Amino acid sequence: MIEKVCYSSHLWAASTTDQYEVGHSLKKIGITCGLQKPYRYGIHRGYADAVTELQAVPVFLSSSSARSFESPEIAQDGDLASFVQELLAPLDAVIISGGWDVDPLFYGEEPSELLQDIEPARDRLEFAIIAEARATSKRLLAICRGLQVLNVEQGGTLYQDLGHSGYQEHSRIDLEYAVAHEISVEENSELAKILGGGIGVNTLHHQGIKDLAPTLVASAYSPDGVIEAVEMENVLGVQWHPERLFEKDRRHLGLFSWLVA
Ligand SMILES: [Mn+2]
Repeated sequence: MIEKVCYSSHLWAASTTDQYEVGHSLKKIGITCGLQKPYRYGIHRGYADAVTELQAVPVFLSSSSARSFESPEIAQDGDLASFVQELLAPLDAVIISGGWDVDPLFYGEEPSELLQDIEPARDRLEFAIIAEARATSKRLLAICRGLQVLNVEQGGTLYQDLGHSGYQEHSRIDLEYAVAHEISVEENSELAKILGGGIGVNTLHHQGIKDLAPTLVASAYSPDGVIEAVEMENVLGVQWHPERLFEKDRRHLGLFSWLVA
């Protein structure tokens, strides 16, 4: 009798655990991903590796799903919502991953000249995924751009470029896998329970939360006052990239553990 199975050599290589344990009802974690120009969907492997390490299965959700709703004849929000209902039904939890900028038209602003790449189809898909996860009480972890999408979906706004809005440089790609700044974590927050307090983070974002959505609570700040984490029931959002730090600092894996718990 086969008690354990390895689903693929890639997952085997990615995981520090031995094998998936069949019979323990593997959790499936949806992970959104968007276009990486010009011909690829892209996602950092750390998202899948963290989920795999926790004996759950990563399921990639590409933005192509939303583009099929872009034709004027079928561009109905209701259609997309029904589609996403079916998409999320077999999943246990969702990660809204990092990526390019959110279309500022979704928070009522014209694009500034500092705006970088946008993919409105991905924005709309992720708005619908957040709404469905909330409606079905599935846990949702929003990372970097994901936190920004979450804030806009809940009615907040963004800085189109932090560096030109009075904040220090938060786009330190040279420190992708290292600590670029500390964050202070609000006591009594869900995040404080997970991390145990303040922590060093990387910072790969040029946008950030301007007006916090009224439904979200800010749970962490950078030294210069940028909101670095938000939360609401069954939802955590972080502005940094724990998927690139958890191998060095295990506290960052706690965010993914919370997701699959
Ligand atoms: Mn930052």
